Amino acid sequence: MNILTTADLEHFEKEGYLLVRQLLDWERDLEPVFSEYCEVLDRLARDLHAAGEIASTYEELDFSDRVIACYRDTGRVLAQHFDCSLPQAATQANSPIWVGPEVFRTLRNETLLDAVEDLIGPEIYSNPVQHIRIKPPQSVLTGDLTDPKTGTKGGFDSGVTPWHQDNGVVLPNADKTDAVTVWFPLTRATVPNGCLRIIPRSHRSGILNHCRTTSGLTVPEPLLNLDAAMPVPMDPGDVLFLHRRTCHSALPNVSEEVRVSLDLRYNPVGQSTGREVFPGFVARSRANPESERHDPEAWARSWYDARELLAIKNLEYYNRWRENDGVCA
Ligand SMILES: O=C(O)CCC(=O)C(=O)O
Ligand SMILES: [Fe+2]
Repeated sequence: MNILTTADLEHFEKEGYLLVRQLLDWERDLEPVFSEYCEVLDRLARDLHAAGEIASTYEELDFSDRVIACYRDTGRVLAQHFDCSLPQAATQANSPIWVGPEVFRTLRNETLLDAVEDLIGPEIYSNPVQHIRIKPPQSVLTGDLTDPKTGTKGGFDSGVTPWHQDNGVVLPNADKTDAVTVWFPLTRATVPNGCLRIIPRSHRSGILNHCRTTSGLTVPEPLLNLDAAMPVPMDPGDVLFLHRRTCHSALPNVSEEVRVSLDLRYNPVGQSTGREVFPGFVARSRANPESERHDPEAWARSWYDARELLAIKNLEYYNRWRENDGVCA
């Protein structure tokens, strides 16, 4: 084993999650990718200012306040400009996406891969279901703000994360895989700013019914053991590993600061990702090291190619929950 102990692995199996405090180092593992997102924001603010959409470039503000200023002035949710994944509907040839080299290096982070190897073995595929969450304060998300991804107000990417299982929001071909979710913050995640909530042991009850709501796919509350729900405040450096069926949600952000986090997923090479229209890659292979992807530009291109394809032929099939049944009423 690389990093995790036998007790860690037993905890993950039994409880459906594993929280490892200070697994990552700010300077070595997180600062480079956070700086890259600061540059993305800088370019976005300059573009928005040039287009007359915001009153200033707000360069004197820190990341959090600058994001808030851009949301306020534009009246738009700008999350897609940072996301390392494509929208699940209405992808255009110019849909924003950020697949920069530091994001790629983060997907290939050796410490993360060492821990993931302990959980799922040495043949590791970077599953393309991956996001950065720029979660602004709820007060910024006024009723007028429209999420360009969903066309709804206050939708999933506007910061609300309702109860769900990650396995429940992808296609069923990933149900029997060993996909693991890796969640870690780039800024403090606290109860007031909307940290994650998890229900330990909820991975044992199979896939629960998910209903379509304006906030995204949601497990109805009567199906959940909410008494066991547990908030998970985390500092940068902490990493949460989630079983693919563990129920989780996020608290609302009632603070004045933006919560920033990454959620990545890995599965053993050869298993379905549950979202085949998006590109993944072999992150580590002890058996076949030549199959590993090391080139950040080739990775970025794979996303641009997927975007081009989806802009021509948008595939609606990102999830299995077609009809609302009884439990959703
Ligand atoms: O960060 C969030 O609010 C939601 C994250 C999530 O659902 C996930 O990592 O699977
Ligand atoms: Fe999730």
